[in-house]
Amino acid sequence: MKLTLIAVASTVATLSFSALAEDMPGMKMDGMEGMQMKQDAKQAPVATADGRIKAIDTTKHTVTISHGAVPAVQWPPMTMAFSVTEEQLKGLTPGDHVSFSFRLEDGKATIVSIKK
Ligand SMILES: [Cu+2]
Repeated sequence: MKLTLIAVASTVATLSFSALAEDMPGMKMDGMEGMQMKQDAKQAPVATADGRIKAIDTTKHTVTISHGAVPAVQWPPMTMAFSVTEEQLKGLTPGDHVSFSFRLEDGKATIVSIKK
């Protein structure tokens, strides 16, 4: 049973990766001047993960999260700090299990959304 689940999971992962790969040539074929400029202005992609809040620093505006693996940015599970706003932290406390999304730019991770 376990093996079947793993096989299904990796099939799903493979399918979504090939879907991504197929998007790339399509983008190039549509690549006109205007598209190129749009691409440059686009922000870094958003990745999602689950984890548990370890600490909140309201002075530095960071939330430290022990998170699971994030294949989108090739991260293993780890504990690290993310930039966050006070607004985003409302109702959250250390120990909470959270689902969150973040943007990774120049090695700095910034929370886009976070919820219990
Ligand atoms: Cu991390």
